[in-house]
Amino acid sequence: MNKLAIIPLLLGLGWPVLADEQHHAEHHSSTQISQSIEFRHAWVRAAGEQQITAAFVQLRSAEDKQLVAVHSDLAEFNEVHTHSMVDGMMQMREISHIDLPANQWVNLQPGGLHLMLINLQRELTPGEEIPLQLLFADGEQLSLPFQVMERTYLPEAEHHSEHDTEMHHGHHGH
Ligand SMILES: [Cu+2]
Repeated sequence: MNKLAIIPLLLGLGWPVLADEQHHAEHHSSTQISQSIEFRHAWVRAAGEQQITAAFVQLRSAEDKQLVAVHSDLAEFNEVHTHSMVDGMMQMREISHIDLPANQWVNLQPGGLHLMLINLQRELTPGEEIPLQLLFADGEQLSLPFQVMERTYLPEAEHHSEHDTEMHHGHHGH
């Protein structure tokens, strides 16, 4: 009977510690995945024929760390990217690392930091889950499960807007 429980681990289908907690990660609680790293809301945008997509996650480390690379068997190139404004246009570019200051949530999200998967070997369908390996500067390597979401999906956190107040501050009266 116990053999059945062991099979998923042998197949590499899940991070052992995660097995029971995985579904919580899709909501607002987080999952401790190693001694220092906690994550929540790991998702990747669905991809069909375009063969390119981006993955997002929120990470918190108990100590200063740097995320330096992402790996997956699903894509030929896996890159760490950010967005920045160049001549009034939003552009994305590859960066060498993402800083994770101790005890701070760092959000990879649309329009900001993200993981880029280029030349996908197959389609990614909403509802499935794919593993991505994250590499840190200190040599730590973690496999995280990323939920494939619809192409139109945006996380709730995107909705807050500070633009209105920002603009008003810019006006210095009459
Ligand atoms: Cu990108």
